[in-house]
Amino acid sequence: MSKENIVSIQSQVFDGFCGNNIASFVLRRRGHIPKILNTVHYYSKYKHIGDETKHEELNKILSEFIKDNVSSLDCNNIYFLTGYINTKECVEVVLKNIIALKKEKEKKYINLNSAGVTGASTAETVAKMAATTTATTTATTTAATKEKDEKCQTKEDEYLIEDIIEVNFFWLCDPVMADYGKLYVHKDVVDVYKKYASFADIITPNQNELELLCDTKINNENDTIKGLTLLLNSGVKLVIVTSVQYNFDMDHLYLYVGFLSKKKELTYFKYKIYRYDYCVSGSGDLFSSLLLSFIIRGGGNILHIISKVLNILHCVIKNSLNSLELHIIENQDIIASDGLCGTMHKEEPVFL
Ligand code: PXL
Repeated sequence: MSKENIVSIQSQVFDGFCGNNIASFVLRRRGHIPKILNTVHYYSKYKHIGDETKHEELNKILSEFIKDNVSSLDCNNIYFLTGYINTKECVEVVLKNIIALKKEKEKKYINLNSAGVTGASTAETVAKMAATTTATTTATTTAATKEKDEKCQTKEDEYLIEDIIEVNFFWLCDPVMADYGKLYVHKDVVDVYKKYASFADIITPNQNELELLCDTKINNENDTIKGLTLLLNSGVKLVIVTSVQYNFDMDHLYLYVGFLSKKKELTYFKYKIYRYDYCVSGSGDLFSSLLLSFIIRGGGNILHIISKVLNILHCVIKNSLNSLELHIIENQDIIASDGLCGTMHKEEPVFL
């Protein structure tokens, strides 16, 4: 079996915690050996003073990595995690390289299977690929009725991540662009994400980023679900909107997840989270790196995975209140844990 290759493409700061300073620590502390590609080198997340990696350099490194891996038998165990990328040219280069490898991988999948390597028939393989490649355009929502009575009680073998994405090879795209209403990348980056986001397997925008990606304002749950549906219908397999705040409920944040279930129904759940009065960026970076780790290492029910990631995140934020940085190192044991700590966050179906 090919070894695990996690490629984390994010910012690096001299002082403090965001981007790769979070992802590299979190992933290593949880036992992974990530490959770290820094898109910028700034003084801190508050002072973007420093330098940006040139798109030509990003291209050289990524295309070399792709060249090395495209020759492997199945391109398995490759995971891309993308976060803060500041310029249009850099986002384009990064996304195009990932998409190129994805396409190679898909070709190999078909070739290997049609040659009988895995025993599956070509027809089965192509059908499976087709089923996982494009989301249906029907916005049939279910989570709903059947699970009404079993609210918060999904079984471990339900909604398996392996039924939603290809767990041996995926791209987790955190379209880092804005938070607290402030854009912190060049504004033309938005259009690049709009153009290529549909190739992501998992996308984790916050409320502002979902608004930018979908050209919409989010004022209520209906708006959020419309945004999720748009991304799912474009081809993204799993959409997680990491934090949504509504004017009518300032005490809570909501996380929404949407995916195409095994039964090929668009399915939505939400998590209600107590909101601390804490406006420090970096929590999205902690969320995405933990999510990647839980998917690779544990797999299983995506709703349980999200719940564990949220538990860890909530504990770390709680232990970092009154500080301008998340206390990543101080909370390393929580970060390395199984996520069964603190307040358990449980999913609720979204009724449409
Ligand atoms: O947490 C997102 C992020 C990542 N990288 C840099 C940032 C931010 C948010 O402010 O400034 C450099």
